[in-house]
Amino acid sequence: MTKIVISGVGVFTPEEVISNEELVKVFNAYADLQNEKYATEIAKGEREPVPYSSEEFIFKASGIERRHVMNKSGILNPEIMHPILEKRQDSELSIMAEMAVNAAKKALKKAGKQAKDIDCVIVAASNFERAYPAIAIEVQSTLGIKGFGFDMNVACSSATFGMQVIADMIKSGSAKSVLMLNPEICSGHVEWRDRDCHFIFGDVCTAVVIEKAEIANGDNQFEIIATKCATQYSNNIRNNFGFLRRSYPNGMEDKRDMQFMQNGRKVFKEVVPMVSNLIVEHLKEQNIAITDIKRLWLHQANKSMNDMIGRKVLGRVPEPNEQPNILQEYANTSSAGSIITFAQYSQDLEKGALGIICSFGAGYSVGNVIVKKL
Ligand code: CO8
Repeated sequence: MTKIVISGVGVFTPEEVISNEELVKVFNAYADLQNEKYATEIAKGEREPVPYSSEEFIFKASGIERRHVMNKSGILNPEIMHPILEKRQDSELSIMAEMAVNAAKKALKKAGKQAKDIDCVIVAASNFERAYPAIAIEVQSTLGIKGFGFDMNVACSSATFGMQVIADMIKSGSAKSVLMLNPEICSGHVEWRDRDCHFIFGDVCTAVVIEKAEIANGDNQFEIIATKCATQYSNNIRNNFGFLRRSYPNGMEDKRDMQFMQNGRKVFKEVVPMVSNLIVEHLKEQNIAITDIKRLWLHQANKSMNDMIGRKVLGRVPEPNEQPNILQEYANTSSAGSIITFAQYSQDLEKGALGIICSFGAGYSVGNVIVKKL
């Protein structure tokens, strides 16, 4: 049977950081501006005032302390409240490709590989800055990789679904050595003017080299033992921005549904059992005892959610090193979250140790990858 390994992982982290304190300050300044602007309507009871956000709430509800972003000046201006990114010429490298190339170089170095060794590039992310040409093909061309590339989107589960696709491709022989990239500019599609979600997301890009074991030579390799994906339709996490927008009456107006929307509480309640059941089922199918799992690299959306999943899967409170989190530093970076955690907390495992990379999010979608340290 073809043995497939993760042979290198790289992370590009944007330099700019926004603390909860800065975020709350700008949100409350925005609330003041809105409440001043609509003072008459609010006084007449025709409009609700915008309530303040709070650092205590954010930390308690999510565990998030700060987030990295591609541009903070626009987000921290109460008159703007979104990132300001320069418009690039079509002849220039696009911003998602630039992030991906940066992370890719790190992953290739870790894997001990060069562009000529890779035969497929997949960009798996939760939003794309354009419809086409594929960002993956732009990255492929920039790095000088032969073969083929394509983009795919399964929201927060893009990376784990990507890993399943790649493992299947390598098994079937359509590729030998694949570079997967997860550039996430969540700051571009979160609504910074909505206190229910303004604290949730950050920007990052992860890169993973996955290949046939016999050609791999990275020094921190993990065999992909098995993958399992599941989806269940839900409108509880949704973004309606798309190419048909201008066809609708007033479709291009700045409306709330052009950005990320969610019913967080429902997502929490419905996704926790979906994820823990899938992990337990997958381990059963693979005849792997729960006690053999040494680490959970979970999707990074919410600390309590991860604590609950860890407890349900292991049947006890996980030790901090069994289920590490990075969301306090990065916030939710969609598909990249579990991969950042894997990149930061996988070196110390002993040979033969089993672990799980698991992501979950919009769709709903859950992707589970069981790996073994080599
Ligand atoms: N400050 C103060 N109070 C607040 C704030 C705030 N910032 N926000 C909300 N409140 C208030 C609410 O109004 C509410 O007040 P009241 O009780 O009077 O109605 C109260 O606090 C409690 O609010 P919630 O019920 O919303 O609070 P929760 O405890 O549920 O926490 C969370 C909210 C943190 C959002 C939580 O529900 C959560 O994390 N849920 C899981 C979400 C999740 O995992 N989603 C996955 C989505 S990510 C994904 O799939 C990727 C999509 C693609 C990427 C998109 C990139 C942008």
